[in-house]
Amino acid sequence: FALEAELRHALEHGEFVLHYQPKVDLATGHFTSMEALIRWQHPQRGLIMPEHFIQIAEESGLLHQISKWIIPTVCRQIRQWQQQGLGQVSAAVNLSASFFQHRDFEETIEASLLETGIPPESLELELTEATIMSDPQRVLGSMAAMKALGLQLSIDDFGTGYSSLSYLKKLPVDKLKIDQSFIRNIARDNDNAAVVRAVISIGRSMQLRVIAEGVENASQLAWLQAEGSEEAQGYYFSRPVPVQKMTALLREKA
Ligand code: G
Ligand code: G
Ligand code: MN
Ligand code: NA
Repeated sequence: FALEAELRHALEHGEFVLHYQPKVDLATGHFTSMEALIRWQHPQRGLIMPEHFIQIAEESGLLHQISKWIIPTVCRQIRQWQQQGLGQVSAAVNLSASFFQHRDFEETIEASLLETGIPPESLELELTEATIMSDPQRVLGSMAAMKALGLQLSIDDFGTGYSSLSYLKKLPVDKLKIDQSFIRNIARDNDNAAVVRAVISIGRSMQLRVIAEGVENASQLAWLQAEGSEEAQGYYFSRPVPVQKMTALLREKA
């Protein structure tokens, strides 16, 4: 299959790059963390977004290899930012279900922590409800192991899955990321507003930080601040940007 072969080639030839998008502490306006988002810098076709290759990579088993490149790359970037005096910078990596199906996933993370010497809590992992529910036993065990290493864990796209509240209580997570579909029309859509208020309230009662994704304008931000969301992420603050741009942003906002 052509795309699969191309992806393998891309991995071997260093064509993948990570862009970073900040998460903003709404109390202070400071950047608290960055989300690493993969792009494919194709020599002919230019920058290709993950929606065009992540699924194929996952289905062909290559995403595991790609994640084994992403984790050390992000850890080294965190160390570099920390060494540049930009504070206790942390960054998040998106992980899919297949990552936990290999025995070596824990080794990959441990080796990256050891190599870079970054504080484990500087590395955050984002898992969707779908990832967790695809193999709850295994993923829950893996999450506990990651938590024991000291990493931060987030549930990504929260609200789009079907995890029950009793289940949520059992998950060793630190943060809920409210899916951007609920934020889009927040001031006018009563149903979305109700969902977001409910997630903020769950976060409070379960001592989980809540972050709103997909914040694109000042009125969404004002609504979220009024309702007590702790963090936000979205184009309003910054699009995902290349490392050099992120470093410049951190100099202003860390
Ligand atoms: O910016 P954006 O187009 O980058 O991301 C689109 C989708 O691809 C999102 O659902 C995001 O979680 C996913 N994605 C981006 N980077 C990665 C990655 O490194 N690993 C995995 N598994 N998914 C990613
Ligand atoms: O699924 P996940 O949450 O990991 O991926 C986030 C996706 O949302 C990425 O594709 C990222 O580029 C995109 N994104 C981030 N901020 C915004 C935003 O404010 N608006 C929109 N439409 N997309 C965003
Ligand atoms: Mn994410
Ligand atoms: Na998300």
